Amino acid sequence: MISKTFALITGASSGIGKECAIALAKEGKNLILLARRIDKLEEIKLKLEKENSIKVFAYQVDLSKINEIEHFFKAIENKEIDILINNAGLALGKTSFEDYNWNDFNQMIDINIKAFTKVAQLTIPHLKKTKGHIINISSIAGIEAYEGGSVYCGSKAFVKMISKSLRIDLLGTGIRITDIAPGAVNTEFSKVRFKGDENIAKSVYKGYTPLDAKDVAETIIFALSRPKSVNLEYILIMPTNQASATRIFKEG
Ligand code: 8X3
Repeated sequence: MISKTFALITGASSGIGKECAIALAKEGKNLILLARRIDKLEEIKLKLEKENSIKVFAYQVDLSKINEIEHFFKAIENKEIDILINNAGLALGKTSFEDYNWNDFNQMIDINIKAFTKVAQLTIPHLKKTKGHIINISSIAGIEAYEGGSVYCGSKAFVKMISKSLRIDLLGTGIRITDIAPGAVNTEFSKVRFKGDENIAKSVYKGYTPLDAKDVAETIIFALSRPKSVNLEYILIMPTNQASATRIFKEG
């Protein structure tokens, strides 16, 4: 029998979000996928529905617009959601605080903080009914500041602290909350951070094997598949050759 409940994934068009969609689809989970790039979401939907006995809904939502998030939640109010992968987030730029472009700061705050918070808040009524599970994607940058990281690091520390705070506020509801903090993952992350500069983006992952988005998705599946009475609260996952945000062993 096809399951009635859905996993809601933000930033599902690529990287960790997309790999979570693929991994959950294999587990027979219905999906609600959110991203701005609807063409990519439609491709993922077609493929996953073809390969698995599941239902996938794809929604184009610009998370920097709170009214679009609210509108989306009205549209799905009758769906049963038992998993939220609160994944959408980005780094833009890596320069000294005083020289930072204000629009870059703003976009990071809009997505990593405001949209993240709104999505979590509006999903909680669903999760209370289903005794569901929130997976928040933070970062090693949430526990270690680095040069040029300022607002990005701050936004990920925010995710870490909100995750802990939600554990306390939601105690007794049966809702589980897991904060997944990846180190270097080879996704579009660096291409976005460095505004499309492929050379700089590639150099971030050169000389060692970074994490693949699949590594993170598998870890998320592990957290989700623990017994309902077990909550993995915080998982820091890094490549073997990474020991801290800035200490990476690179060959050559
Ligand atoms: C991504 C990892 O170290 O580039 O959040 O900030 S890092």
